[in-house]
Amino acid sequence: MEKTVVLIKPDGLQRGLVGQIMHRFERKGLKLVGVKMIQLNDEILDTWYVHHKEKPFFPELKKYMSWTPIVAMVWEGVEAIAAVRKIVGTTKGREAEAGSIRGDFGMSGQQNLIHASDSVESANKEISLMFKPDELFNYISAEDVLIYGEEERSL
Ligand code: FUP
Repeated sequence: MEKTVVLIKPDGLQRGLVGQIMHRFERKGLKLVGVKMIQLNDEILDTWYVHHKEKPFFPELKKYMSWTPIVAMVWEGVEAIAAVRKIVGTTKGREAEAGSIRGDFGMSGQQNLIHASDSVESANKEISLMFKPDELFNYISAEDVLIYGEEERSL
């Protein structure tokens, strides 16, 4: 099973969307294996968004991401990275698919509510930046037998 990192960004927290956002992943059948609040700082953000460091929007992005604490989560499932990115929607809320989180709740390309890992490499990097090993949990979910077929459960 894959693990993927989801952040509810400051606008998601301020707008009281934490519960609704988490519900989207729960109802899909993804398993929550880590969750906490964290205040992002320059050090984490420089590493997190290293691919955007030279972009003109980078200073504003950092200011926005450190405005308030965020909610960081790790969700687990078969091909969870791609499945979560679909639920999140494309970057700009005003262009994102209706039914996705960004498509349903936002208009902005910066204040777009949520982050989700885009590859196995990013997910591994983001997990190690955000979580200590003892903050992630490995447990049996009674739902697994309903969510997946027998072969899928061993993926
Ligand atoms: P995504 O993978 O959809 O989160 O999008 P990107 O990795 O391309 O961008 C990461 C974050 O940079 C976005 F969530 C918001 C911010 N960003 C801007 O602020 N302005 C832009 O023009 C593009 C991205």
